[in-house]
Amino acid sequence: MEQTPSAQSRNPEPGGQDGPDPPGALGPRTGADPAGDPDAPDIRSTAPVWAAVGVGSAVFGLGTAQVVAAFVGEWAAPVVAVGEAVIDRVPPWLKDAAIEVFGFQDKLALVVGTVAVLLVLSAVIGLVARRRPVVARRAVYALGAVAALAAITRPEATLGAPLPSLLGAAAGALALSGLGTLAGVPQEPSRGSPALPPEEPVLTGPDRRAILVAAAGVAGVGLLGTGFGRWLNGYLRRVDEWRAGVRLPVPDEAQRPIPPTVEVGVPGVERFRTPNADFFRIDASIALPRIDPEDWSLRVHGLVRREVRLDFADLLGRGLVERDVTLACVSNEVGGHLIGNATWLGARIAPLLAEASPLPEADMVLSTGADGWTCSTPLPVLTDSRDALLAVGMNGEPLPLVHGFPVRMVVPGLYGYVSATKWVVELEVTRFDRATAYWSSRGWSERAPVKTSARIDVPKLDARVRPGRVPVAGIAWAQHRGIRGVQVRVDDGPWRPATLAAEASVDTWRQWIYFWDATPGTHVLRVRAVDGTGAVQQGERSDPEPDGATGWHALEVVVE
Ligand SMILES: Nc1nc2c(c(=O)[nH]1)N[C@H]1C(S)=C(S)[C@@H](COP(=O)(O)O)O[C@H]1N2
Ligand SMILES: [Mo]
Repeated sequence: MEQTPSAQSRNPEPGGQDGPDPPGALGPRTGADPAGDPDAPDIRSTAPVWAAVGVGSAVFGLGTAQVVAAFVGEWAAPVVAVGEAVIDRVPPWLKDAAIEVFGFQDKLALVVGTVAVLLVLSAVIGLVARRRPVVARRAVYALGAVAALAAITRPEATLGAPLPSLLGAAAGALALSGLGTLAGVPQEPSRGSPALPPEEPVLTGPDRRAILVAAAGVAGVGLLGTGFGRWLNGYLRRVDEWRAGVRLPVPDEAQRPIPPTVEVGVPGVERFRTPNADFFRIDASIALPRIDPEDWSLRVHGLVRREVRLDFADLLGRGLVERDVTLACVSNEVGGHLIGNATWLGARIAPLLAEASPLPEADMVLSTGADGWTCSTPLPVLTDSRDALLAVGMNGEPLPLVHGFPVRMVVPGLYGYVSATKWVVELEVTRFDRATAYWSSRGWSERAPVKTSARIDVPKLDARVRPGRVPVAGIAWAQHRGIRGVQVRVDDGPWRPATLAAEASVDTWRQWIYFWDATPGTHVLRVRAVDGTGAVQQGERSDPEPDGATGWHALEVVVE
């Protein structure tokens, strides 16, 4: 291995101990530590230096990997691949605990945690590198191999999947041996001498500083590489431009005009339409699929008489409809906010399935997103008269990336995890007894119609309420069955009917309001809904798992 001139001047021939060492030599020898003199040889305080060598090399390797990942796909970057592999494998209780602790930052926490573990391991590898450079490099390659394995087992995996991790590991190992050489550690065991230096090399104060500066420099290049790689990924996959380039066609059937009376006009009640920027987001991806509409296609296959394939232009040409549909996540707690309503523009799924002509034994459609996520939807729900859509538009714009650009499913009446596949690329007509979707294999029900629910939005928790006439208002939903009534109960009093806002459709939530004659003291307000079939919302409390939370939303208010 070639050495840098500076290392050469500092380092006597590896293994050779003939002749007096030049001043400040870094060669292996027994170090004395005359305390107090910062420039004197010192072996005890070198551990942080070597830890820095390990961390710097790792950051360099990660930066290299990120640049390579820009070409392969961001999902193949080691931290992303490992993070997503962890997401797919964590037991549900741990995932729930993580969401409990980190909330919506759970993925950020996972990335930070993965990087932190890697850096700790790298620091240890740095310590190993002071006496066993070959072992240290092997450890770097082992970490790279683990990440490469995670990448090749991702659903997105292509032939290039392991490249970012492997090239990143190679870069990390190179940095490690370069810094080791600078510190005077022979990087290859030389013939005829012991394979390893008998003692760790002695570093004087200036040597330590030089190595720290070099390690920091290498880390800095790694950080620049990470930033550049992420920028390059965005540059090569310009979702913003692709979105801006989509011309949404005028719908064949526009959404019926929504009257202003769908809102009760009380500030603090969630608006009838959720702006895209405020719409909740749920998925298991760290790096979102970036699909050029030009490259998008959908394959309909499985238990069908004719396979159907269509591209984005075909989809836009199918005669789109526009529908308001309220989407809810099964993980939404009683009173929670994992629910939103938007105007979706899309092609009906039913006629598409009719073209494919499902075989009689089929009872389910397994849809797959470009992130590899799968979802099972009962076939009848996709073929009945409701407007199950392949949506391309959300509130008048092309779908935002986080909500499934360029195409997602929207199916009124079912929780998102069994209906709302984002970045959808495949519909396989199959049977429930033949295939199991992502969340169904993790303890959630195969079938999950949305449960009739209601939420109190005002008064807010902890709001000061004055005695007198107080508006109590909120939303209620029972998608595709519709809301027939909402009732409010104060303390242990009778259930009293709330006034419903106008109904936009049975597929959307519905606002309600009740005027309460508040008296001083502490009171509990409760709400429950009655759906379009006349069924009253279940009062017994249950957790979201396995098929949606039940229970009446209640709120304690202090009137004074
Ligand atoms: N491809 C893909 N689609 C997905 C998911 C996912 O993880 N990947 N999550 C689902 C879940 S659990 C829900 S609740 C909805 C949420 O849609 P939103 O993020 O647009 O609100 O998307 C569904 N579609
Ligand atoms: Mo969900």
